[in-house]
Amino acid sequence: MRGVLLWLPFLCLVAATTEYKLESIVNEEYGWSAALRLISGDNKYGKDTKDLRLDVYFQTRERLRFTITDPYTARWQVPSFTIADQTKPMGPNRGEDYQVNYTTYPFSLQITRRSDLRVLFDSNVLFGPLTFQNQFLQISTRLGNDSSIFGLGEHVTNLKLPYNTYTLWNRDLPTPENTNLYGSHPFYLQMVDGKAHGVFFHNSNGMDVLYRQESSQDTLTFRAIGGILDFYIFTGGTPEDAVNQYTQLVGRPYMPPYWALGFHQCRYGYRTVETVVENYTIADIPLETIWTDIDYMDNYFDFTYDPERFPPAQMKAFVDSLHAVGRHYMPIVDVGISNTTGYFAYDSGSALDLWTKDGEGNDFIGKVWPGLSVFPDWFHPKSAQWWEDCLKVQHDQVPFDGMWIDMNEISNFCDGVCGNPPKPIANSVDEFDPNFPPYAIQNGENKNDPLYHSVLDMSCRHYGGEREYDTHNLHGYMQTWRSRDAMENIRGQRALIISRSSYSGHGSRGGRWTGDNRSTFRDLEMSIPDVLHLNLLGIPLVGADICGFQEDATEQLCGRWIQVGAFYPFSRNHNSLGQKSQELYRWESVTNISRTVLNIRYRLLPLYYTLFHHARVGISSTVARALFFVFPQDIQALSIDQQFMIGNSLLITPVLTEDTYQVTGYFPPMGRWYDFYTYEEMPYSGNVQLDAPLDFVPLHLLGGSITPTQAPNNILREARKNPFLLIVALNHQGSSTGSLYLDDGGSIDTNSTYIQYRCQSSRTGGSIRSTREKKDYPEKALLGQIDVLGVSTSPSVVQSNNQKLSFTYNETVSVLSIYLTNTLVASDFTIKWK
Ligand SMILES: *[C@@H]1O[C@H](CO)[C@@H](O)[C@H](O)[C@H]1NC(C)=O
Ligand SMILES: *[C@@H]1O[C@H](CO)[C@@H](O)[C@H](O)[C@H]1NC(C)=O
Ligand SMILES: *[C@@H]1O[C@H](CO)[C@@H](O)[C@H](O)[C@H]1NC(C)=O
Ligand SMILES: *[C@@H]1O[C@H](CO)[C@@H](O)[C@H](O)[C@H]1NC(C)=O
Ligand SMILES: *[C@@H]1O[C@H](CO)[C@@H](O)[C@H](O)[C@H]1NC(C)=O
Ligand SMILES: *[C@@H]1O[C@H](CO)[C@@H](O)[C@H](O)[C@H]1NC(C)=O
Ligand SMILES: *[C@@H]1O[C@H](CO)[C@@H](O)[C@H](O)[C@H]1NC(C)=O
Ligand SMILES: CC(=O)N[C@H]1CO[C@H](CO)[C@@H](O)[C@@H]1O
Repeated sequence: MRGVLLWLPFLCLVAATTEYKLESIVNEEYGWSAALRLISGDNKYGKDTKDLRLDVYFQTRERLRFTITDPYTARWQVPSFTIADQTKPMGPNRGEDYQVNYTTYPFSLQITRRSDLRVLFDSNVLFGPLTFQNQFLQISTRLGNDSSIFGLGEHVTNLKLPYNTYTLWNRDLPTPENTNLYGSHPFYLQMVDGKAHGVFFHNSNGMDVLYRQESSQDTLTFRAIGGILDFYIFTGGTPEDAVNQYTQLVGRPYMPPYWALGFHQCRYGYRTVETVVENYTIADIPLETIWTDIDYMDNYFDFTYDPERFPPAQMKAFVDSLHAVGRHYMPIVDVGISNTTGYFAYDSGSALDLWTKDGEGNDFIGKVWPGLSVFPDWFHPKSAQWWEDCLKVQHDQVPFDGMWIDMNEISNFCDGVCGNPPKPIANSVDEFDPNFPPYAIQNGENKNDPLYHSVLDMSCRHYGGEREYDTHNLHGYMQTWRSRDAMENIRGQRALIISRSSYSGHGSRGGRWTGDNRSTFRDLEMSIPDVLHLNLLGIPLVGADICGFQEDATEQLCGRWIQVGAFYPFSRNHNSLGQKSQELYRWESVTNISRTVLNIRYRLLPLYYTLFHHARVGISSTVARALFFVFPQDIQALSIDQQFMIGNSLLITPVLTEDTYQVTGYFPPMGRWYDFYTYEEMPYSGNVQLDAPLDFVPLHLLGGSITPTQAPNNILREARKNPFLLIVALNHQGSSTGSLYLDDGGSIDTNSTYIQYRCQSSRTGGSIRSTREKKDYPEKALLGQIDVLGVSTSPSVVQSNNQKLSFTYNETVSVLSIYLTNTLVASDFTIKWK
């Protein structure tokens, strides 16, 4: 029986709604504060808190924060390390683009954007009133009618969220739809009349977010089972502005090494990785990195190698040979440490006493791949160094390049302690019970799994006394942070860290893959909203397992999937144990398709890398971008999640169903679109049916963008020496802009340069100008060619500094191609034609 049923007698007592009255406003340096006094309560999930304190912080011009707390009792608050922007609030009347209003009784709060008087947050919702009970906090906001909201991850669902209850509680589940999953990201973006704003609930406890429609009003109700009410409202602007304001707060996405953007091959069940790499080479398909799943380990013990199947000396020789040609190696590292005396990781961690404790203060023992295991406590001040020391032992044997961290929800094969699941401890609704809180969030596929299901016992404690109940959702984030620090210390280079579990701000620490999906067309289809959704949650480095993890991939599915997966920001083929092999060279048709699309990916990597730079510095945040991010005014674009864009440049319109050879894509009429392959301008816009035979994925360039590309090579170290080609796609006004970020691709503190391009063209002529940020950047690669799409008449002369340049003009497609010799890509130039 589920614990919560025990509380049914209390649930039946429900009557009155909860009401607070606002009293005694005090002006503060950061804004103002007020007391909230309970007028009536329902005591439904515990005693209503009589006195609350409201604090309103005028943080920046675009960001307001408010908190509602119990001023007399200390409560859990998400640690400040999840907040990247620690600058002091600017205080009121500093040009903020919001105003704060309230009603005194019953208390409610309204936050309005000053520039257009749009209401961004309004807690006046009758059926979701402010409630503050020890294990149940509730607050709601009105969204207006016919609302469009995005985020509240992680769930597999449409990008534009349907009415539903979104539960946030990190879980290891094979990606069922509409269920809480590996990550918790209580941020949403709302689109109203073409403008975006954002709301972040900074809370790490389990929660339900109810998105509903009541009397033609859409509302969101947040129900958290702990912590405090801590909200950040971002006034937004464009969708990118809203996401940027969020990542400024929780951490800008990190800059991955360049090689992380190459193609990765992985599977559970590899015996000989050498032949896999060889077969990729023979098939002439790009392969940057080979991965191994848990089977490389000795009995699944972290930091070890199976002496028979993956003898460390042999693995070292293999990895050295990969490095010699410029390839890389990624091993999986799990969280659980077998509690076996004599195992160095266990012994050293035990000596430091850094395992997560159970409710009685003993080491908590769960069960994962290596059997009975303890779990490092990332709150322990010595855990970071211990983790690095263990990884150093592993790295000294085989010099791997990054880490794939898994099972970090924390996943557990048992419900708490094996054979001894938690039992209710509370005798009344007012007694704190970590495993059986009076309000049960809708955990798992059945929506009623207890909190401890397949994870730790919620009575577990961390260093300093922190409860697993409160910190559970932070685990993957913290492990990613520790792992990247450790790897960067060990290698002295930027590291690739791909994690399964995450929390808000994760993108500043590492990347994600979307977890254990299946080899089905439905999974392929849903991978697009999933990748877009994590991008708008500030994690641009993300991709789904190409060809699918569980079940057998068919030739056709694998071919279609690589046509999508080649464009995920993180592109990896991964397969489960016992499934039919699905490397890209397994089928001749897939080999051909993969060569084509991965070569396109590799051409475009200067664009991807530049977009990661933009995300890091806040020029923009997403790499894979929903169509509505580029066309926020376009109502139809809001619902598009079967196509996606890379930056503002490339639109991918893939086939996502079996035996389908045509696909209908949406091309916002405001845009000017060009076929990526032929450069032909698209004669139609709106919903357009396109041919898409099995070996073809429709790709289009958006007018207005200048896309930096570089000739490919199966190994990126070599590709990076190749000449660049700029694709200048003119918009309806005859102009376009773009940029290119360059650095050495791997150093932590690196010299770099940033080049901006501007093009303007009319019937009588045109020009392209490049301006560099750093003049002394020693980049040697050349700019070989510039293709300008949409030039209506052939010029008679093209020149740069009075020097004539050779060019061709293709009348059929109105493309001007300019050929350059000895022009460094990192240079300033102005090219003119007439
Ligand atoms: C809301 O508050 C602003 C000041 O922040 C004030 O100027 C405005 O009149 C208020 N609006 C309402 C409807 O109370
Ligand atoms: C939505 O709100 C607008 C403005 O308040 C109103 O004109 C419209 O009728 C509403 N639509 C529905 C379906 O309630
Ligand atoms: C590599 O290719 C050979 C020849 O096609 C094939 O027999 C072998 O099974 C492949 N090995 C792996 C590990 O893919
Ligand atoms: C590991 O945990 C199990 C289960 O709690 C226990 O029986 C065993 O003694 C532990 N091993 C060590 C070395 O502590
Ligand atoms: C793959 O490409 C090769 C070379 O272009 C071609 O000869 C072959 O017919 C293609 N195979 C398939 C199955 O498409
Ligand atoms: C012009 O472009 C079209 C479409 O890409 C192509 O088929 C044709 O060969 C090009 N013509 C010349 C002269 O390059
Ligand atoms: C950056 O470039 C400058 C000048 O070229 C050089 O002195 C410096 O060592 C470089 N720094 C790094 C981290 O590469
Ligand atoms: C059906 C399903 O949940 N499939 C998931 C598998 O693929 C990615 C994750 O790897 C998800 O986005 C899919 O939805």
